Amino acid sequence: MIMNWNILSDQINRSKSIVLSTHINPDGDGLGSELAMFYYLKSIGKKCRIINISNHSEKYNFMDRDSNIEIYKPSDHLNWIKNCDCALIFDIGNHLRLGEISKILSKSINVKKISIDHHPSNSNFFDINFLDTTAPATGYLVWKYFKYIDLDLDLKTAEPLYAALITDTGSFRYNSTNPDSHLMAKEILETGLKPYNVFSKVYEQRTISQVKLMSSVIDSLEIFEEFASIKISSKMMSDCKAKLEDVDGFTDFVRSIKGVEVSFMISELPNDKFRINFRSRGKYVINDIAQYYGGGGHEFAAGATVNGSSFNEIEFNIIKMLKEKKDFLCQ
Ligand SMILES: [Mn+2]
Repeated sequence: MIMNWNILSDQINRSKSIVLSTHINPDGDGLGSELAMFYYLKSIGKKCRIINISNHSEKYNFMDRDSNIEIYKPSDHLNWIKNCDCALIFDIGNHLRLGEISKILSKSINVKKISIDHHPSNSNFFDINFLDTTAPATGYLVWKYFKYIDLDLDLKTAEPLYAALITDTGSFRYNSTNPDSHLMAKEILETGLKPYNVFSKVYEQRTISQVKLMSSVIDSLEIFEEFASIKISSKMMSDCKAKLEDVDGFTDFVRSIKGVEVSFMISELPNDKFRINFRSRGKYVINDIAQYYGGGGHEFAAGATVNGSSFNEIEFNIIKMLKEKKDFLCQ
């Protein structure tokens, strides 16, 4: 997809202070994209800050080498954000995933709001959208921009870009991995980056809590023909002393079962809420089901948060919707 990157470079050149952010519970792609852009903006002398609405998993700390990522606090950040020239928001999907920061931005008409993203979205919250749903990662779009401006990648900037690329392509497994993903990897490796240094930090940091939680989650597994569900109650979380981030990767794991086309995980959250995560191998689109629950995401990887329901009710309804999809395909 052709992007008018000159609009972004004009806007960056015109801006003195820039705020960078990504979605709540940031992942490797959101963090990697904002950090790579931050290192570049600093290198050209821009005043900029990364302000996220929520904390990220400790495993990503390696790429935030000088602890540049800040977590939003009104007393520290409200005025600074309001007085920025430009906001660069990465991997957001829906602007509401910026939480409080989206409220500040919507009231700050002087701040140019720019989205760089690869999630399907039709929001008019942003002034400018650099949106390519065929991009394997938002970090890939950041890399494309760096190529447009002829930036010589250094190791420090390449590292978060690599983390973004491997997390969103499942380490080059998913079909979203295009030929250019490997070109991006090639250019990253040419900076001297060692792939295993990044891979092991992102994927080989399981905690005992996480492994214990996985064992009780596997006990909750139910298979409905091509569909599989797992459930995590608050009690399971507290029994294993697990944190929210410890559930990362469980839905992918369940999808890997032979014969399973769609997996979903229902996790109990505080205040009578439930989080649902969906993964599909590609036979069934599932982001429409996530949207039905007020969520969203990609065709084959999506999620939603539901208010006041129950494990059984959510599971029953999702299986019903999935079976309707199956019946439709069988017609
Ligand atoms: Mn992404």
